[in-house]
Amino acid sequence: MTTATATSTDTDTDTDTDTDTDTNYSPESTAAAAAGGVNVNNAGLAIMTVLRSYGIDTIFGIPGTHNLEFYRPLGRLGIRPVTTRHEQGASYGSDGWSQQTGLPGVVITTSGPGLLNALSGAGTAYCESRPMILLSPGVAEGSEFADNGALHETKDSTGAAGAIVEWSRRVTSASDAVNAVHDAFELFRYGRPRPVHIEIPLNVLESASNCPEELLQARPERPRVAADAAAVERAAEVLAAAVHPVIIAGGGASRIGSELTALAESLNAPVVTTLNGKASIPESHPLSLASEIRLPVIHELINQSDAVLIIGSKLGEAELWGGVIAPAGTVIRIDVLESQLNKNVASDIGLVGDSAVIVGQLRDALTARTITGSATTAAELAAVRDTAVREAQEVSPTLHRVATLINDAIPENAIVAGDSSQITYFGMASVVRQQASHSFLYTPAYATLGYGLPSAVGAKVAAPDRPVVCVLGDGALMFAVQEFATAIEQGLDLTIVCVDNGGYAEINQNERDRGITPVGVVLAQPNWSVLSAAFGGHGFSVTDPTQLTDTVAQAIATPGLALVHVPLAVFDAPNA
Ligand SMILES: Cc1ncc(C[n+]2csc(CCOP(=O)(O)OP(=O)(O)O)c2C)c(N)n1
Ligand SMILES: [Mg+2]
Repeated sequence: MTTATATSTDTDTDTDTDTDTDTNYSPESTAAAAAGGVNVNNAGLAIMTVLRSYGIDTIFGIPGTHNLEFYRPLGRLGIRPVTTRHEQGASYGSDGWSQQTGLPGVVITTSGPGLLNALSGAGTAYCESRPMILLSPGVAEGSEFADNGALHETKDSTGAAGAIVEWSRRVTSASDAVNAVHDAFELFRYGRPRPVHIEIPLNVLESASNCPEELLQARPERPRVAADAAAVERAAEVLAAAVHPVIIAGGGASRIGSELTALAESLNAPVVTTLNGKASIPESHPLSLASEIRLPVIHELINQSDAVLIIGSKLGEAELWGGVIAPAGTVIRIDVLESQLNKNVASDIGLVGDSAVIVGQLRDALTARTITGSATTAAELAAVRDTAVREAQEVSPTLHRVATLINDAIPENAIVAGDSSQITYFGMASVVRQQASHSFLYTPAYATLGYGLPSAVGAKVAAPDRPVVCVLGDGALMFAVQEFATAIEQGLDLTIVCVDNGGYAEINQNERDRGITPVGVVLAQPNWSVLSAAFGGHGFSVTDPTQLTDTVAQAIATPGLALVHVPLAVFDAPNA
């Protein structure tokens, strides 16, 4: 056996390169050996330095032969690497982290397959308007489309990512890469947050940086864009005179804060949110109609109101569950992009700019006016709430009940993660009430399976003091079950509630609705609580409905990873 010596000229302590290159021949080890003697003051260091200056202290990813120059400086820069067990989990984990911090999720993959594995998370971030930076190495300059069997060679990885994200840039130097990071933050701060991909050719990543020091500093923030003052005045006039104004808050309203509550109070206007805008005003507030934009009673309320203020939402079909929003009254829309002002619902008055700034403008404009209109009473809103509960229950009485019993054990300040499982969208989405936005981790439009567990991991890394509970189906959990290992390794206190209906119940139903005898949807199940224990967590199983709330509470109180297995059949039994 030969022992390889450290090839690094760096002063870092990362010299554990005791590899057996003779007997462990692999394409990866040959490529690693060939990469000896790199300049450590390289593009990898420059990129990580500028990210650190923007506040990034955690990255999600998997190290690989080609991306190690991103990893080399992490310790020195004080950036925590979270190694997920699949790059899909890195991209979803970074989203969970991003939602808690307000910073973009940063994902580091190796070239080719690692990058492609992360693209489901990039697609999610695009569809749900969330900021994310994907960093990957790419083939060395001059080797584009060489098709010569190089390690991880992918026909066109920049193009592949570019088909999914806002922009994908293959850079030509360290300073070009650093400028791409600045451009990404420009987009996240002043535009519609969406993912970007920066590909650094291997030779650029590993050669001396040409980046001047001053370029490595985060750019200071500029004032955010305000809306046209005359349009704000017109909007204020309509809102002040409205008898039944309603506010719809989407993901673009989720960081406005207490000014949104103050606006609603000044207008006596109820606020209903999308799931991405959930808890944009505290859901205990008397004017909150929670995140029930999917229900007919809410569509009716909106359509009958005489003024609707829509903030930062495209109001897509996935959010509305087939409902149609066609208000009889005046529609005012706030969006950072003009192109969104008539998306799905036409607007009469468009306010383009930063939603927090514009809500402030509206508040100022309303202070100068007498608000004459609103006649909405607390009793009317209570009646709407009662109908909403009934409608939500009718969608799936069993899942509504199961979710209610689970929710009874969840503390009010918890972050709740979900997945594209019935227990999430027929259950938790309706029963969970929260006081702060970004506390319900979900992908209402992209509806990607495998999101819940890694996003919960990312959220817990970012917010270790808040309870994090992930409630999802058996199918969804199996898409990401390997992230139990990440949770254990990161020492996270995480609760998983797996509602097991024996497979893909939604698709089973879809098949039956089409007259197809269920095929490919009834699935073998592991022993879930034993599986959790095998990873080093705790496992609980519910055998009777009366145990559910207490068992979830016990799992939440258990330090470390704790899973509660809920076989749904328990609730179907006679007298259950
Ligand atoms: C990545 C991905 N693959 C496939 C689907 C299609 N799909 C939607 S729901 C579903 C079943 C999910 O199973 P589970 O999480 O157990 O929820 P259930 O429907 O059983 O409540 C499937 C396969 C999807 N949404 N996402
Ligand atoms: Mg299932």
